[in-house]
Amino acid sequence: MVRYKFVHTGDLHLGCGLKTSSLPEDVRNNLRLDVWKALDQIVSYCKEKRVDFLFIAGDLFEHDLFKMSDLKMLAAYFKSLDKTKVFISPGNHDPLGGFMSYKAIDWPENIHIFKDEKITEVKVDDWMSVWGFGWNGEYIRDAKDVLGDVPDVFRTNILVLHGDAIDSGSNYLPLRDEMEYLNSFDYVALGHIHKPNQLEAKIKYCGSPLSISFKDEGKRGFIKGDVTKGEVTSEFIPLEFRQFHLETVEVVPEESYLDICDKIKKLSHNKNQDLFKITVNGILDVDVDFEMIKQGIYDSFYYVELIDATIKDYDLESLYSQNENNIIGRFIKEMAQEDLNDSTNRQALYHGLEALLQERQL
Ligand SMILES: [Mn+2]
Repeated sequence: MVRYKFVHTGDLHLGCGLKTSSLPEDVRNNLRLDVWKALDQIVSYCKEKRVDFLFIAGDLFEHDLFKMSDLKMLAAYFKSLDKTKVFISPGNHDPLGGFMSYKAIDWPENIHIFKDEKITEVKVDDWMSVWGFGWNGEYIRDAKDVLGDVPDVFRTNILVLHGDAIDSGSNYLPLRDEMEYLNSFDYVALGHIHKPNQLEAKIKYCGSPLSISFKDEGKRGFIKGDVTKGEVTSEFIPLEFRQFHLETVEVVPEESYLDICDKIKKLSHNKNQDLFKITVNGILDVDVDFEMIKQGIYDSFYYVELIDATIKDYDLESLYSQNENNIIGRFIKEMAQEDLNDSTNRQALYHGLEALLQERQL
């Protein structure tokens, strides 16, 4: 029995500018290189496993930032796949009508780029077909404009498509109300949503192959699959790239500058590559300088952002004596009737004080 292997990827956004990123330039440069490394790893996987088909579900590159040299590099990578046929369905970031487009060069013979206005079929042998469609512009508001023929049930059909199957009101090819059509295929290789997502066993978003911001939580990678006549199985394969971590740390007033630095440093792992955003909560000793904590932990991370969500540990007695006759004093007096060794009560007191003291400064 003939059995084909495939890889489903998409949303690489090669050449991405990371324009909205607040990360420093050197970090952004490394992330841009990582995207090419991800392509390299996917291509290597296809060679090593002798994958028959590489399906790319759009947003392979950024048309407005991609250069001719980048496009040729991409073609070279695909050409090196002598055992693999590559099917590309362009998306909204790499549209056929884009500034830099697939049309700008001649592609090697093993590459098929879907260029028709509707979803079209390519018969790869006497029982299997690959279907796809290429975006031309920035938006597609009606799926009816692109849905093509219903596939022949006696064939094994795979659809490669860039669109939004989550939000039915999306401007990016809304597919949510087209599940019946999608279900007429044996596998649907979707792109556009960056988080890997399985809508149904045979309708999947591969997600972007790596994380490039703190919004990209969770594992990233690609999907590998097997096709036999009438049956497609698939599974997610994670790739190892630098991870983005969102963490929180709780501090108490008894902790010194060094205690707190040590606590934060313990979160560090993959010191040479991972990125951390750490929120510090709790009550901070009034004489600990948060800026110094930032300096103290800096060298223990590849990249770290420390967010100060602490409140200061006030000297209640002196604060009371200074404010006996105003709202601050009355607030302290009232809160003192609660058990202040209880951390919830103490937090409530400090939050209230912080608000009142801030108001006074205004
Ligand atoms: Mn997209």
